Amino acid sequence: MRIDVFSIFPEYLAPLELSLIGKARQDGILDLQVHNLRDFTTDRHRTVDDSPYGGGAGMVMKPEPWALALESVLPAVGQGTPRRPARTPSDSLAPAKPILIVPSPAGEVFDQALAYELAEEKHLVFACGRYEGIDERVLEWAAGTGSTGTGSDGIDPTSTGSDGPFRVRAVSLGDYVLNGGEVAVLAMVEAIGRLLPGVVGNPESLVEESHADGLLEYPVYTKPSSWRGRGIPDVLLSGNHAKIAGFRREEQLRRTVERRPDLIDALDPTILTKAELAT
Ligand code: 6GU
Repeated sequence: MRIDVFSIFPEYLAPLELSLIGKARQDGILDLQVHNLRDFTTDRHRTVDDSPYGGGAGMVMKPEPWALALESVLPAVGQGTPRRPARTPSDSLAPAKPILIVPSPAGEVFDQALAYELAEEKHLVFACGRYEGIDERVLEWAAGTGSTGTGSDGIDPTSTGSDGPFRVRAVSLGDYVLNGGEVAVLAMVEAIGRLLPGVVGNPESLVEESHADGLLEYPVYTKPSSWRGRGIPDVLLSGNHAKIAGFRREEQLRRTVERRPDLIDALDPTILTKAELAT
């Protein structure tokens, strides 16, 4: 998988050189490149922001550097390449457009299902906004969706389709506000990257973890069997694997009911046994 990240604080993404994700990059499983948005400015001061039309607090990220930055990771077009017949979306030869992920507290919420979905992609591009956000027209241009108003250049860009160079998704980590998208990218790249084949040593550990089946994980214990006066549940020493599985399943349900009742409401009822549905 290829991932490009654009940020005005590329150093913020240094942790992606560590641990499992760093190893995946070294192993060639993940081609991850972090870019400085300021490298795509054209003025002496490397300006990336300006005041908002309509007034209000804070600054807005200018569209021009973003367009140059995002275009730099698209496959080059033309340049002596023989013209081919126009491709249609159903043409299996047409490579999928990259997904442009814009971290934003105003986006759809990132969850394990979205992590699995994005882990199937060939090319993800993350656009980290700072200040009050990125000029909305960048996202419209990238997606090829409708625009409001006519530019002073007299060109009416109105489009109703989605024929832009990216599939665009605004994605949020949850209902709280961060100063920029960088920390969200750290979280999302880790969640996605660990699902790539060969990144997590034992793929079994992906099956038993929290959210894999819509439930929270069961509690775990290791030696010593007695610690500061506390033992471990007897069943774990029984050697009865069916009983252990039953105990863990009950603990998953108990935890999820107590801590995340919203997950219970969202469960696929067909994964619950009759006994579980009754309780
Ligand atoms: Cl993805 N970005 C920002 N700036 N704040 C957030 C967020 C993302 N998710 C939750 N809060």
